[in-house]
Amino acid sequence: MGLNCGIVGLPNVGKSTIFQALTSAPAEAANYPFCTIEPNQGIVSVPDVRLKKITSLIKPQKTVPAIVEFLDIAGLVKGASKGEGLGNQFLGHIRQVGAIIHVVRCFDDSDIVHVHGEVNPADDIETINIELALADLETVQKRYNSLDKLLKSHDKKIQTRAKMAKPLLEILIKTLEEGKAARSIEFDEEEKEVISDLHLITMKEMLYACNVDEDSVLEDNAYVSKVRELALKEGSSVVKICGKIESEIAALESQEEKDEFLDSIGIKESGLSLLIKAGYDLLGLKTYFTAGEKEVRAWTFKDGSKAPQAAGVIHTDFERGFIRAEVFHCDDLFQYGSEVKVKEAGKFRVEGKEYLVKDGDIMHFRFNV
Ligand SMILES: Nc1nc2c(ncn2[C@@H]2O[C@H](COP(=O)(O)OP(=O)(O)OP(=O)(O)O)[C@@H](O)[C@H]2O)c(=O)[nH]1
Ligand SMILES: [Mg+2]
Repeated sequence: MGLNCGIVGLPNVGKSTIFQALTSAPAEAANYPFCTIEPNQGIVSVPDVRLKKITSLIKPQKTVPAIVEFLDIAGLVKGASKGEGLGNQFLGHIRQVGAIIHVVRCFDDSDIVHVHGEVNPADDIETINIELALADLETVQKRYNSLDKLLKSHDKKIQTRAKMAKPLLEILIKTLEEGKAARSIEFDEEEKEVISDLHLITMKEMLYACNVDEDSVLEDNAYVSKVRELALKEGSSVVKICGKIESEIAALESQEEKDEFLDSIGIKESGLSLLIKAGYDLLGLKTYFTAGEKEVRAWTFKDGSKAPQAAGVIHTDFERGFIRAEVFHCDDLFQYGSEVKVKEAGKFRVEGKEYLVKDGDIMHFRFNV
């Protein structure tokens, strides 16, 4: 599954506006030759103050941030799961992403047509979530209908798996029929594994991005409050963003101008920056750093990775030939000021294959191939 976030929502809610602002300063693509970027696909640098702090202490020739990928998906309409409005094609895109950012229109503007004629976040959210649930329902039904054959299989493995799958598919059908997301069911790890090859859309993590007008950046309007209320019930998170302001900020050249603009409207961090971080979290991604005079760089790993896997992010040789990792935490660097002082303080460690890498670790890998 991709390490990317798909941006979904009703038509005309501001998905592309937000996407364009996100990708207006794309991450230096040259560093990521493996990414073929389509027009609706963009890689974005992950804002990280720790990377800035490490850079200021080590003063490397180059600093490279972590990246995350976003995918702009065309608007979904009612009936999409039945093929309405190019529905199947869109749903196909959503199936491939790692997590979902659900953009909800929370601004009034009589010039911008709303597909249902009025702005109503609760209704809009329901429409999208039901379409996604129905698309999953179809997938699950299909699998369920093929179970009889699998249960009679001579291959014991297939038979056992089908036996395990049956009650899970039944719960899924019941839940999805109610328009609820598959992620609302409490499956344990083993159960999740059994249904993982269904690639259910509503199993993916999702957050709501409220697209607001300029007046509601500081204080929530009633639409945003409604979304927060719904999200709380589901246990989803909410990011507020003003597509219009973000596209104005994106058009500014320098970081200083951008900071000044943010200052002038009274906010510390742009909605976009919050959205990027939230997307990164949603994907279960964490960051470790490598820090040398040549380059200070942030690397992305999946939460729960051990040292060799994390090393494999840099190069597969690092994983294959992993010997050990030399580790200290960036907080120790910030406290003591230099690697030498971190060592003197006894905070520099040598770790082996079983080490669970922590967010913010500064790593140096020893390997042999
Ligand atoms: N007033 C206001 N208008 C906005 C805002 N964000 C987007 N718009 C406008 O809304 C219209 C639709 O925006 P898009 O970003 O194209 O919407 P979309 O969700 O990508 O639409 P589809 O791709 O058709 O599904 C454009 O005219 C935008 O300028 C906002 O925060 N405030
Ligand atoms: Mg669009």
